[in-house]
Amino acid sequence: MNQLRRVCLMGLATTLFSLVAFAQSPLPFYDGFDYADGSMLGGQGSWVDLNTGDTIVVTAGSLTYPGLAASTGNRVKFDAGGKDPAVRFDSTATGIVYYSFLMKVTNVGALSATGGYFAAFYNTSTGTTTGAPVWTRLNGTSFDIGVSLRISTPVTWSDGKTLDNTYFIVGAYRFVDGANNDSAYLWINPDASTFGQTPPAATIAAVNVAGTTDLASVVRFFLRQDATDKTPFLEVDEVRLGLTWASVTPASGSSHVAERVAGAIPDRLQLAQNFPNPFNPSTTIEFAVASTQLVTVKVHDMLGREVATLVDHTLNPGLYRTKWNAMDNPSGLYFYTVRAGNETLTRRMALVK
Ligand SMILES: [Ca+2]
Ligand SMILES: [Ca+2]
Repeated sequence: MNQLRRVCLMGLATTLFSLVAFAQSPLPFYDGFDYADGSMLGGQGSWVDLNTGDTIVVTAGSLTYPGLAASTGNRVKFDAGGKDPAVRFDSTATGIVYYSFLMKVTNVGALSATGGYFAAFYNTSTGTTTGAPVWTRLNGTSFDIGVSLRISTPVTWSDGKTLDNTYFIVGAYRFVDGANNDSAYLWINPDASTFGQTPPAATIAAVNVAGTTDLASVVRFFLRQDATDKTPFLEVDEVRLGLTWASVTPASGSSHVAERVAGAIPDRLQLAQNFPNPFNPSTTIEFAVASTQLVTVKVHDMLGREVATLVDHTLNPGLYRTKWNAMDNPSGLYFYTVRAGNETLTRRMALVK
């Protein structure tokens, strides 16, 4: 075990008792569902099941969307009437909080014309007051997508969506000073030119109404399999949570964003030994950043030629993870280097095919 992982595990052990129900994921959060085909989502990564019934199941293959960062792992599939898994993250009570994901409705099933919601924020670590829920409802033989501020406030709809089509959904809950005045936004297939940049105008928006309180905070994101008349047969993938538009819409190619993982923030740049090592064809590299700055992680071969850029993004202090898939590279020794400001750290790894 390398030093970086050992430090993180020691930190984990000291706080284990407070983490029994919900491990807290730092923002930005990303999950490409890199879990075994057929496994239950609850218990994987940071996902915790909230109730009983049919599980949400991991299914082979990813949903993808043009212009968005390449998908990883698999996807999840749900068909109504089962468990709702949730992820807990850094509590947020001001500004705007985003989620994004890819969705595909494969069959409207018994979905009704009033429909129901299938994903939203929750207000506290145990509370079930929802924020910015995403809805679907039957529309002829197809469906509509909607958003509301809370489940008890009016839904705004975007009509006429297509079965078996992958939609890129970005949602947001916006805290506004004052009572009963927060707002929710939903973008459906936002223009790829905005990915990793700043948000365009939302596709639909919803506001609060008199007599319904705003959320005091946003702490969890959940996927919901409601009754068959409320949830269609649905696939979801590439879930992202963050405080900026850029963090939930990473562009393909241009911006290599690392996955942030839980762990103590270090006082200097750190680079762990990759694992597994030797490897074939992919390996994981963990590094830790002490201050907010542009960070790159690059791979060079024995001759010093750059063969891959894994990370090229401004990162906040924290522990990060990236993967290198060397499917197209020959066996040999490679060097990986993390650079942040004037500091660089390099380690060696072996690809053995
Ligand atoms: Ca995926
Ligand atoms: Ca408010």
